Amino acid sequence: MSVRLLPAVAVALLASASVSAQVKWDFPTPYADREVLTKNTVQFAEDVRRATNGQLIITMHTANSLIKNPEIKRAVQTGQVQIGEIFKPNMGPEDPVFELDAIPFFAPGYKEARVLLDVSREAISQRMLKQGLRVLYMCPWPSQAFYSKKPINSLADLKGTKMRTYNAQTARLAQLMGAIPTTVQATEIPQAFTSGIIDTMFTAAGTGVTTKAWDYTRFVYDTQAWVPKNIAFVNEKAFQALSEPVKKALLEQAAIAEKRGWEMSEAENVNGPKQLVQNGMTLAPITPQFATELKKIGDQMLDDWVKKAGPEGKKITDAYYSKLKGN
Ligand code: PCA
Repeated sequence: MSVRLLPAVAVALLASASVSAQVKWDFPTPYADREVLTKNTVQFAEDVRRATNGQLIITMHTANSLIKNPEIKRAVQTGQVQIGEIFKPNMGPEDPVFELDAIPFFAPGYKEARVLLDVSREAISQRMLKQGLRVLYMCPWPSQAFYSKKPINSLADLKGTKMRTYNAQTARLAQLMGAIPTTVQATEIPQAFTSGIIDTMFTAAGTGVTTKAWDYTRFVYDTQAWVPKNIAFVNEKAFQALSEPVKKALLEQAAIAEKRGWEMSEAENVNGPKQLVQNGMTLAPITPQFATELKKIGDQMLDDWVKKAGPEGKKITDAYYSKLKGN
């Protein structure tokens, strides 16, 4: 072999090493491309590719396209896919620590949601790790608004109506409100309304825009009652199999994604309602009576939560109240 060829051989060897080092992951999310939290995650995937010089390629599968919402967590746990994102309170039946942010009026706005995340992050991360999952980031949905075909002044107006729900906690909420819970995924909201399966729903203004809520509802009520979070996580074994620099880059980009996701969500919390109004919907605060009734239900859900969550749950709520006072 001539001396002049050596550099070429070396280059070829290096190239094959970097090809074999390239890792490809699939990332399912239940939510449509237009949702702010999906946009944030798509950006995260791009940022990871750039930050790792293409050594980690994350392919997004949005809107329940690869794996359906209820199966995403399991798919990541079993290694069917390596990484995923879900609505965190969906895991409430496994452990109450996951659903505290979805209790009406417990942590009603962004400031409170932030404090709640600070005091519960450790407990959430530990539980996920015990299940072989590493938490990457947690970002809030905008405030959960209430949508209806007819004006709603109090719970009496909801008696016997069908309310869209998407997990155990929203089903419980519907029951306490005297409505009939009906499970509908976010991507199926328009069909469910137009075919009469549901009459009302709670969801962010942004999700109302994504699903063109003006086509099938007329009234949207700004509840300012809760801003629940999504959680993005990776299979711990898949994470540990990465090289050290790639691990580091992934975690750095996850921290950036969390910060950006909160900012995007707050912006959407202002924009979403405007777009609903521009498209002809009537936007109003919930009536004082509806607010009082919903608050009472929130209190009851919190009582139930405290009983279920035991001493460790109490530690979280105590830390939350004291940090909130200090802020
Ligand atoms: N949009 C999603 C989750 C919460 C939200 O605001 C949904 O309605 O399913």
